[in-house]
Amino acid sequence: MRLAITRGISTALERCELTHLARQPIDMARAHEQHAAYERALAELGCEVRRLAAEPDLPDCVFVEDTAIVLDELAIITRPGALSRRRETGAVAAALAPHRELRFIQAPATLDGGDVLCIDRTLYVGISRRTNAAAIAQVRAHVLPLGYAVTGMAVTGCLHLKSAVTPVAPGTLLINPRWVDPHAFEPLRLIAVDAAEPAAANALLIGNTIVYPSAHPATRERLARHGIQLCSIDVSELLKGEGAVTCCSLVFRAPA
Ligand code: CIR
Repeated sequence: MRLAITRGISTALERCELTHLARQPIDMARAHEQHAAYERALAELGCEVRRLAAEPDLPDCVFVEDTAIVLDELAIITRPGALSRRRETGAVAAALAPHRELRFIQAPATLDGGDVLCIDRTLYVGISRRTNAAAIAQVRAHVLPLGYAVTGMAVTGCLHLKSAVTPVAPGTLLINPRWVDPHAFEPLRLIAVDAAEPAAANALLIGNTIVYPSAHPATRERLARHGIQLCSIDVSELLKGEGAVTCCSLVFRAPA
């Protein structure tokens, strides 16, 4: 069974953290509709969706990806880089505990799950405003005994590593080569985003299909030409909160 943990939208979403974007009004009714459509897309792709309750005091709690890294063998509960997000982890740890042995990132390390890209047995970890070198060392200590390699990656111009690069098919990555060094991923096949759509590299791969924002039509066209199967969704209101499609779920396999 494939589980997808999501979290409801906080009534305080309009006070969410923003780093590279200017604040714009968020249409909350639309945000709720888009989030529900996102969850339906996950369900249609075979996920059992478990939505955690939103918290009025946690503006960014819908962006649940940042609170944990879920591997087959264990889950690492993060220590989010933004102070306002630190308390998001408790509910997620409780939801993951029945499914995985838990490990915890400890101070002074900070880590956002959006900075962790797992490809086969390699964890690429973005060094960003949210994730520091101490976190990479802690992640490495947790996963090296399990046979994973951990590679720190410099990220510039965007919030997280997965704003710059995500898998779109086995062995194929969608990338913005201006935000992360593409050579680091050789020999994987790379598809670059359309230059006019710098924020288009975030796709959520489930099985053979990507859940992909309708906001990036030129890159979507390019992906389709490469034979990538897409489920296109409108997440305009979540994009205003500097989120995208990977960040609204934690998807993993669990025994039925
Ligand atoms: C933040 O700045 O933390 C949120 N407003 C957006 C987090 C998006 N997370 C992600 O893409 N993994």
